[in-house]
Amino acid sequence: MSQLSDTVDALKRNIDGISQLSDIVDALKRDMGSERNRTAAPMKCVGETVSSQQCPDDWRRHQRSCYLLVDTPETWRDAREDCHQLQADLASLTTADEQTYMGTQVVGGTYWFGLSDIMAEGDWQWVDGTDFDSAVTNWAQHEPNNLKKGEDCAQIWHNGRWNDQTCTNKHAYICEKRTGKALALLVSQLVEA
Ligand SMILES: [Ca+2]
Ligand SMILES: [Ca+2]
Repeated sequence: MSQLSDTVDALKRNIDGISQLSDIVDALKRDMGSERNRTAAPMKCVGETVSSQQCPDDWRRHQRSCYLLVDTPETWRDAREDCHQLQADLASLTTADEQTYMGTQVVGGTYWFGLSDIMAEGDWQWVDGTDFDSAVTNWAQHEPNNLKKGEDCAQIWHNGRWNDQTCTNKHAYICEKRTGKALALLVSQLVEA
């Protein structure tokens, strides 16, 4: 009989323990919920900033970039400097999607963009630092051919294909702002931190 009583006592203690455990789990759930709300709030705010980011007047938006097609002819270096003045750089057309889009925008003109092998012949470099070997390219047939005294700057033809051209020749050019991309990168770094 005393053994049975002991067993009942032990069972009661277990039930008390389970009930306490259940309280702890509930408290943890509440804590996690408030923690999630705390971290989600600023993320939502940043997300809205990205999506509401508008391109300046005259700039064209595609994905996370704003592009300005400038029809005043400049050398490649002066064109790049002019883009810098606009808090932008010559466009880095590093994805197939971006190249297809730009092909539809440059109809009727030839434009410098942000690719050159000025530093070393054949070592093409994107101005935004994208690794050239892993990026998609869209050279026209038989280009780049580094003709005559050398062609070290890239331009996009009206058909969307690329040609290397003498950098000191003057051409229209494309500037690109990547505010959304920079912001997205910042957000991903904040999330990882
Ligand atoms: Ca070259
Ligand atoms: Ca060429």
